Amino acid sequence: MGFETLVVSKEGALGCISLNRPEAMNALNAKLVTELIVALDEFEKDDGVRCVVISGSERAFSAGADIKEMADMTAIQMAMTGHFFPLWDKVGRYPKPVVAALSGFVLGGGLELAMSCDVLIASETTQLGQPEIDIGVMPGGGGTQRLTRAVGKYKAMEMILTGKRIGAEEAKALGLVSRVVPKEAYLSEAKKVGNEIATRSPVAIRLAKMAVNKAFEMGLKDALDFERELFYLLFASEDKTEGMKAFMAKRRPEFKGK
Ligand code: CO8
Repeated sequence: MGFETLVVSKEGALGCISLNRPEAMNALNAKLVTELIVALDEFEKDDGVRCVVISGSERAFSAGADIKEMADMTAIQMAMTGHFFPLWDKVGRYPKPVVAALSGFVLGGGLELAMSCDVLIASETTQLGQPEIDIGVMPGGGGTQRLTRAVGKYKAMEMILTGKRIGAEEAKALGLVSRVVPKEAYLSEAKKVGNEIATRSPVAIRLAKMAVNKAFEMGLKDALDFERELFYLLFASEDKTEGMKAFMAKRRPEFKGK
């Protein structure tokens, strides 16, 4: 289907989604959020897509929720509009791996969207922040929780209470992005990582992603039990048989996601 605020394409096993509101620094308005959910849904159902890459432009991944759209909204309208919550649920619980290709501004809801992804590749120009405090609100899309889990209480407090942005290298040192690359290479590098993931067993990838995410939801003992159950489960997959046979035969495995 055609999208107004996104450019969506399939490149081999990659589902590529590029946010496309250049006039507003890819601010997340109702239209974009709704379209993003539809695009993610389509890639979720498509067995040919093994990994999704979400990018913005070189100038901005996204400058956050659309302030012009929110400016006159009341608390009740904000709560009832409700398009944001399905987005955070969709990305936060997405079964396939998602790589975020970051460049330029990654702010507010834009950072919250990025933090809901799995691998974050950042161009050296990337600036990340939760500036909601500057417009009299606070993060509402998971920022207070995901940023705190990623960088710890004190840096998260500094960023959220002052609204100050940090650069890509600092974000990498804090563990907030996976890797920093030159600005010409951020999208190709994100796709390269996406393709590396896409050649692995989709079953193992899916369960490994579930297990890592449980680190944020469960205590250690339960999470280790959960990990072990998923590990046993993978021994029932054809991909496990193929992967181990291919290793012994010194050839590349061909994973089918079964
Ligand atoms: N919303 C709407 N329009 C925006 C936004 C935005 N978030 N960011 C930029 N724009 C627009 C500007 O208004 C401008 O439009 P115009 O040309 O019509 O005036 C255009 O994009 C270009 O922006 P600037 O001229 O400001 O460009 P600069 O390079 O000078 O500055 C910045 C770029 C630093 C990104 C600056 O635009 C800025 O500070 N933007 C706002 C960032 C911000 O505060 N983000 C947080 C928004 S609140 C939020 O995300 C809460 C999420 C909660 C979700 C959960 C809900 C339940």
